[in-house]
Amino acid sequence: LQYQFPEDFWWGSATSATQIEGAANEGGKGKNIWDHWFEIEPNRFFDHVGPQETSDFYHRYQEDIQLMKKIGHNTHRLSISWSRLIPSGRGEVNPEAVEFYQHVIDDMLANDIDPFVNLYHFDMPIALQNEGGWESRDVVDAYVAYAKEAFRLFGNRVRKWFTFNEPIVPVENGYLYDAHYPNVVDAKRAVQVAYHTAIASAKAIAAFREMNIDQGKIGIILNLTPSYPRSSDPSDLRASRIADLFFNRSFLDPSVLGAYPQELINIIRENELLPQVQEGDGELLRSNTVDILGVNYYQPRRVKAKEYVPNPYSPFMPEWYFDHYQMPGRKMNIYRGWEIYEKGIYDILMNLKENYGNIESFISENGMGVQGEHRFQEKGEIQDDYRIDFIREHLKWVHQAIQEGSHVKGYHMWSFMDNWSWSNAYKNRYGFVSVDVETQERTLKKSAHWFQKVSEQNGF
Ligand code: BGP
Repeated sequence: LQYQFPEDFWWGSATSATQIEGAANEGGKGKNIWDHWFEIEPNRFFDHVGPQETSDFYHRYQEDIQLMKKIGHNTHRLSISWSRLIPSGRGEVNPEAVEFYQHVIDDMLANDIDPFVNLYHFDMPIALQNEGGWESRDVVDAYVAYAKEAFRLFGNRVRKWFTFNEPIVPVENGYLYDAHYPNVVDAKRAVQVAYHTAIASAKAIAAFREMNIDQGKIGIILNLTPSYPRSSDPSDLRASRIADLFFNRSFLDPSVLGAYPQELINIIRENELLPQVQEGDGELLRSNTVDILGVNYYQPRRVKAKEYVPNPYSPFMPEWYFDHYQMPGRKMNIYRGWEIYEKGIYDILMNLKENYGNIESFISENGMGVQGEHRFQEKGEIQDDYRIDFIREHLKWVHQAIQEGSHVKGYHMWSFMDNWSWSNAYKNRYGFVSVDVETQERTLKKSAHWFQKVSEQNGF
């Protein structure tokens, strides 16, 4: 093999509760912001498809776990739906949910798949969103109570826990760029939401350690987008440094180093956006950094110096400090409209090695969304050679990082199966397993067979 990976490398994939479970009104589940948003504004969702059924993992998990096993997974990351476990967000635990997650976890373990469990993947219970969601410190406490409940219920079997998936995304999309509920544009509220999320994560980590969960590790999953400047001109470099502060270091630094970068604090202060804090918060962040970091990587961010001075009367946006830049000749995933830049994954891992204590990490999402993927169907199977290329080229860079001493322990593809995605519903397909939305029939794609071999051989 030309690319041999270390022994015990984690080969698997990721999913999230809202995107795959379906059964949104079953099994005693409460409503989350997605159920609610679809109810009041179905037009916002591609093809008017909401999170009600999705890929029906709730009823078909046994079949799906068999497929995971078949394609060689030794690990898989899923999320718990907060509003399924605790329907009103706080208080009463739903026994049907306990039973469901217990079965899923046990079934994975019985098939030698180590379940990695994430507690929050964009899915705030609506009852708590109505109290202000992450803007409210009481909601932080409700989250910590939920986390403790999950540790208590499943901590004897789950060895890898994650407090959040991509915590910057609800901040950006919910409070700046109009794509998640409550879809407002208000930087001050965005900063408060980001801050409370970081506090919630630190508090859950503190609780986890107090509960002394047997052999378990706890971390966070961040979507890191290397921020590349157009040129080495100081104004472009500054633009890229500031974009990096907003979109990467805003969570990376508190999570791994236990403190916010001073330059970010200065920018937030200059713009009168400082959040409300409580005494002891600084110490809380400092002493509750993560054991392990999940890295989601899809595409880089390319920026250049701002061309025009922003209108000072317009609401604050991070883009006051930089413009996006489309590098000529860049490689594109034309089926999703995202740039493909494989070396970015290596740059992230080297940055973690050099500036973040070479923290233990793994690639927790990387993958290729394809609109209209059924057109690649041939001989009863999706011939997704483009996805094989995509994964292979990224893995080569992961391998390179390992050669150079990176502490990266695994690779999880997004996603195990085609699933419902936020406002895009079923537009972009990501799975190793294709799902017929009408019949819920599952079929392996060509990439699944390829990945099975890679995991079995531990390389390619
Ligand atoms: C990540 C999310 C996933 C998934 C993926 C693909 O940001 O963690 O939940 O949706 O992106 O993105 P999309 O479905 O928008 O193409």
